[in-house]
Order: sequence, then structure tokens, then C-alpha cells
Amino acid sequence: MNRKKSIGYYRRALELIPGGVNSPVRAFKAIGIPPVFIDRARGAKIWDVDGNEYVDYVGSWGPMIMGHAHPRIVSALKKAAPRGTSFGAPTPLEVELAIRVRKAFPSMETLRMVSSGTEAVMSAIRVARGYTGRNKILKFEGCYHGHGDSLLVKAGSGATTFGIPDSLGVPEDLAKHTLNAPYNDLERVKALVNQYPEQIACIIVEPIAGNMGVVLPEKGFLEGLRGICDERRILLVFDEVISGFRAAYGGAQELYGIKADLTCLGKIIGGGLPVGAYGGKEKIMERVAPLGGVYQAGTLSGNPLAMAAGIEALEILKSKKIYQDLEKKTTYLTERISESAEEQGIPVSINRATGMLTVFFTESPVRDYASAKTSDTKRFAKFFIEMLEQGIYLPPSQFEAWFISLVHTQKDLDKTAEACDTAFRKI
Ligand code: KE4
Repeated sequence: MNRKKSIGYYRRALELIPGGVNSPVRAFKAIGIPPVFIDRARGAKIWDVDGNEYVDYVGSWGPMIMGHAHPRIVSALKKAAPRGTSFGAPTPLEVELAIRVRKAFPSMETLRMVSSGTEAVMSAIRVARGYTGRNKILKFEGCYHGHGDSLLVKAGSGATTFGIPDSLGVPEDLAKHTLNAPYNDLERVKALVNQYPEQIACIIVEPIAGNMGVVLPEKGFLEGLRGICDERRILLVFDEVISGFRAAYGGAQELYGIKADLTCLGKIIGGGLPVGAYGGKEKIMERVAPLGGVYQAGTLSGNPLAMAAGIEALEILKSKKIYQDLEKKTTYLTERISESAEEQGIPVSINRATGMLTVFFTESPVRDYASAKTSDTKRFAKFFIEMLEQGIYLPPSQFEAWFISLVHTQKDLDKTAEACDTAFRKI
């Protein structure tokens, strides 16, 4: 494929923006080729600035579950924009979105809108610390919860991709309060909780992990965390920035029937515009300013355009059939890829949840960070390039999730499976 214009834009961007990108994973660093610059997108397709068309499995890293440039979202924005783009004052739209979020996540008795998943998690951690008076937090290796200082300790997603799971610039005095356990390892959690009695404010987990690639909670894991938190008065924080409104309308909490004390959302609830949200039990959230002493604020929090897009997104998704169809598409694609890899003798391990999957280039089952990292990242890079050449745009890292939308057609899925056949043959 000719990508001359992308390369030109990349050269220009490199003079202006660190790595030429506004978020590290976009740089294709783990792949070793220049990133493509996108011109436009519609439905399940994106086009780069050289006019090349791709079936898109990045989906803006999760938000575009309803497809790019969805007519209902575009028209909601066209209606909202002429009324003003930001007021820094409360609007009915924020109430409308909050109503819909709470209906889907009843554990979020009260909630606050922010402008990113990072902000949602940062704020939830601060509330947990303020509410419990404790400083330590416990997270899981390979989980990524945005780039808040306390969370960049053994973090997944881009931090793992670039081998900097412990970022520079995070003071040791702060990082020492972040404890890590392997995902799915309740024994280790119990040991840490016993080692630091009354010192852990919260346990934060991606209840369906997406940032070491997709890793599912094993039977009893989430229930076990709930039990430990109840027993030791630790808050359970579910980071559902990916799984919320994707794995199910009510996220992992609906799927597994477990209520978190605090929940963080993002991505889909903005319909492609910058929105995050955090919320939980009223008695916890009433510590948040202006009611209580935990300060959190944001100029563009509850931005009317973002709210309009988010409301429309949740309206579009509010149907059981949608998730049944998405589940069928996910199963179909997973099975086709698995069959193809088997036929070609390529060892892969595929993990999936509704609307998301990861093809790990390893033969061992992937149940945590350590097993995810047995994957052959060089082989993944070759696979990525072969797929890109065939018009399939995957997340440019082994440690990310492929996102399927409501509007990926059977034809798109078959094209993807056939591209896998070819790519597996070549790598
Ligand atoms: P943002 O600040 O990027 O909106 O959200 C942070 C975040 C929090 N929690 C979870 C579970 C997340 O997956 C994320 C962000 N996800 C990554 C992709 N895995 C965003 C892509 C990027 O960093 O550019």
C-alpha cells in the first residue's frame, strides 16, 4: 500500500509532537513502521490520508462500538453545537447522561463526569483514600488504569508495550503505596492485605482486563476480591473504562453480578468525545467537593457536546439484541482465527469477551501478565504488518484488545479471517 502522505505527516508531526503522536500506543513503535494518519472513518471502516481503506479493530481504543460517524451521534452534535460548546455551568444534558449511566450501573448511586478514563480513575483513587484515610492501593500487574501517578506501577497497555510499566517521574514516595498482585491470584491479594492491615484504601481491578491483551477473571476471582474487601473494609474499585457498555450494557458488574464500591467509566459513554465518569455508593461519593473534603474539578467536565454524544451512544446501545449480535460476531471471528492458526501450525492463544478479543502469539493459556508476556511480540509485529497490507487495522501492540463494533458486517469478518489465513502463512 502507498502511504507517502502518512509518512509526510509523520515527519512533520515528529518536529512538533513527542514521537509524532498524542498518545504513545499510536506510534506503532512496537511494530517498527511509521503510523498511518487517518483522514476519515465511517461505520467499521477507516481511510488513511493516502486513501487506503481498512476494516477497523482499534475503534478509537473502545469508544466506537456503535461504528464511526454514527448518523444519530453526528446529528446530536449538529443539534448541540449551535447552542454553545461549553458553559462551565450545569446543564440538563449532564443529568440525562447520569440517569442513563446509573440505570446501567446501579452501584453508581451518585457519579461525576470528567474528561477521560485517567481522570475518572485518579479521582476514584483519591476518593477511596479520602474516605478510608488509608494511603495504599492494590492493583494488578498488567492492568492499565490511565496515566495517573499512582497507577503507573507495573501498568499494562502502552506502558507494557514500551517496557516502561514503571514510568519515570513517579516519586518513589508515591509509588511505594501502590501494591501489585498477579491477575487472578487471590492468595497473593490475601497475603498483601495481611501484610498491610488497615493500610489499603482500595483494590482496583479491570474486571475484564483489556490492557495486557484480553484476560478474563477466573471463577471466584472477582467474588474473592469482593469478600476480601468486605472483610477488611477496603473499597473495591472496578475500572470498567473498557468493559462498561461493551462486555454488556451494565459491564462486568452485570455479567458477574458483583457490585463495586466505586466504578470508573470512559470511552463508550462519550460516544467518541472526551468523557469519563466515576461514582459509587452515595455515602462514599458525598466526600467529594463541594459536599466533602475530597477535591476534584474540571473545566470541561460534563461538556454539553460530549454529553449529547454520550446520551445518544447509550440510547443506541440500549437493546439486549445488540449484545447478542455482538457476541455472535466475536465468537465467529474468534473461531475463524483459531481454525486458521491451527491449520497453519501457528501457536496462538485467543482470549475474548463480547466485542473484544486478543490473539496472543503464545501456546500457553494467558491468565495474567506473566503468561501474556510469553507472547512472541516480533511475530505479532509481522502479523500486524501483513494484516495492515490487506486492509485490516489492528491495535499496534500484542498487549491490546481488538474491538468489534455493532456495524462490522459478515463481509468484514470474513475479509479479516481470510487476511489472517494469508498473514499466518507468511509469518
Ligand atoms: P484514558 O485516559 O485513555 O481515556 O483512559 C485510561 C484508561 C483507564 N482504564 C482502562 C481500563 C483503560 O483501558 C484506559 C485507556 N485504554 C488505553 C488502551 N488500552 C487507551 C489508548 C491510549 O492510551 O492511547
